Amino acid sequence: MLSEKMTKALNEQVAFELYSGYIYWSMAGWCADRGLNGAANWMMMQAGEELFHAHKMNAYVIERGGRAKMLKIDEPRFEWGSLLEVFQNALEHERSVTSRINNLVDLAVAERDHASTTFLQWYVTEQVEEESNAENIINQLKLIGNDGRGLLMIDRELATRTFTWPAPAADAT
Ligand code: OFO
Repeated sequence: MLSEKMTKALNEQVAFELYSGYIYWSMAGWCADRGLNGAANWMMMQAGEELFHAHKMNAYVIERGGRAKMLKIDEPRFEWGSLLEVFQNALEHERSVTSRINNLVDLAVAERDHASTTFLQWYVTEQVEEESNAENIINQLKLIGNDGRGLLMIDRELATRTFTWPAPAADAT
C-alpha cells in the first residue's frame, strides 16, 4: 500500500501531467492560429501523451490502494513570440517535469517503496525522450532562423507525428 506522503506526491504529479496536456493544447491553438498546422499537430500528439502519463499514474495510485484525488489544474500560458519560443518554453517545462519525477524517485527510495521506484523508472526514461524531442526541434528552428521555406519544411515534418493510446495490456499499471 502507498504511504500517505507518496499518495499525495503522486496525486500532485497526476495534476501536473494534466497541466502539461493543457500547456500543449494551448501551444497547439497558438500554432494553428498562425497556420502552422504541422506544429499544431505535433502539440496535439504531445498533449495526448501527457493525458496518458496522467492516466497511467492515476491508475497506479488506485492499484496500490492510495486515495486518488483530483487536484486543481492551473491555466497555461496563452501567447508566445515565435515557434522557437514555443519549443523553448516546452523544453523548459519538460525539464521541470524531469526534476519533479526525480523528486518522486527520491521519495520512493527514501520510503523503501520498491514498487514505486520501479514504476517511476518508466517516467524517468520517458523524460529523456521528452527533453530530446524538444531539443532537436529547437536546434532545427535555430538553424533555419528567419527562412520561411525552412519553417514550412519543419512544419511538414511536424505534421507526421502520431500518437496512439497504448492498449490496456501495455499499460504496465
Ligand atoms: Fe509527461 O512528460 Fe511531458 O510534461
